[in-house]
Amino acid sequence: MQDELKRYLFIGDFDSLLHGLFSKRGEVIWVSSMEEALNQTGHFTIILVDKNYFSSNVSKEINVHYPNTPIIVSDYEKPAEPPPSVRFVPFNEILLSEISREEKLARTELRVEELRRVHCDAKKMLILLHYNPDPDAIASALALRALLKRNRQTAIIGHLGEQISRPENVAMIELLDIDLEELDNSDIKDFDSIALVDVQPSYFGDILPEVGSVIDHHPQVGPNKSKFSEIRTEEGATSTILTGFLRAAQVEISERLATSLVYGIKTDTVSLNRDANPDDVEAFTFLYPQANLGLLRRIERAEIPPSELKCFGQALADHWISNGIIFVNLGRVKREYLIPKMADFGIQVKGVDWSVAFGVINNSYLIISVRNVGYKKSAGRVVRDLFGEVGSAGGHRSAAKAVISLSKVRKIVGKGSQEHIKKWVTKRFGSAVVEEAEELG
Ligand SMILES: [Mn+2]
Repeated sequence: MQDELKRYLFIGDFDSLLHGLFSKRGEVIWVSSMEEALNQTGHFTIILVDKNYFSSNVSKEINVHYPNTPIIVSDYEKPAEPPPSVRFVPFNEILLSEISREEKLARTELRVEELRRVHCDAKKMLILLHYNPDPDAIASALALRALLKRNRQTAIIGHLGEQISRPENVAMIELLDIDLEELDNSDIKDFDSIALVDVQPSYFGDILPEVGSVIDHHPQVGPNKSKFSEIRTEEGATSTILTGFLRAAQVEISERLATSLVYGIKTDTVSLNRDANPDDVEAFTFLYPQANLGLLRRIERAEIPPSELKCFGQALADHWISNGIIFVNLGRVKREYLIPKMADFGIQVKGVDWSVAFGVINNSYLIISVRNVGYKKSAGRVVRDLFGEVGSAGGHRSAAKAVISLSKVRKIVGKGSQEHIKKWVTKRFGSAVVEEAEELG
């Protein structure tokens, strides 16, 4: 649908700033008498009347001459019985909110320029994601590439982890034809500039050289000496930050990119429920009409391979509930995504406040995935308190994860047997929940 040309009729004295704002949206005709106003031809989108020119007679005359046209009167005290289709608006307020909106866009545009300068000289740059790239990370990388006006050859999107296994993520990559490269530490030297999205330099220890830019929504952890850094913890997704950048810089957003970003925001905020703020909702609303909803449904419906169903069945057989916590032990698992999937499933059990699923990957790491009902103590904080000292641990308010090396686990619990791990995890969480109950007291 093509936008109809907008035409505005201004009658009387108005701030030239207001005139400027409207002329960005369409044609403005500005007259200084009612006679001139009634001499115009054609339709108007809105007629704006200065308060000194307004009376109920004037509104009748305008109505006759320009039927079905809304009238806005500036700063006029609203009469007891306002005529239909006339609105009385304090213009200084409109101006203020417009100005702050424009100011925000202008500031963001300047940030985009800074970001572009950081990477402009690179022949081949790397957009690096965390070890288990999720839709938010992948979509953010695509958005950054579009923002920097680069392509598959000049900006490689990569990660240093294992092959992607979570079915939704595999489907996203396949259906949206996303080129995500599995890299080794030794490949990093081949790039002349590095950008991180949805992750921060300290996550990688000391394997990275100087980082050009960081865009993320996780709390800042460790030092960050990158040239450009945009860390906004109030946002539910990194995709939201990048959508803001794309909009401010007026970069055209393709259907593929819009679909990715919508999916990124959706998964990181669990459909705008978890840790979402008005920016996430606004970005989502802006992108949604441009996304391919059919593809989105296919991505979200991605099936679990039948071979992995068995693993779920065995895991569920090994569950126990105590103090409102459901525990599921998955034992040794081939694919890490099965653990968070199981935690998601567990929190749906009636009467449960917390869901804890854990398993051992590659015979080398214990992964613990935690969910809570959302109004309890922050899952991220609980997991950090419990496991921050022995492994990497953290997350959001209602979802969190800990990764602990098996050798460390053996040191703590004496042995690495399933029974020992089960006892240890149960005891740790049990005490955390008791403390929580005391706090809420
Ligand atoms: Mn994210």
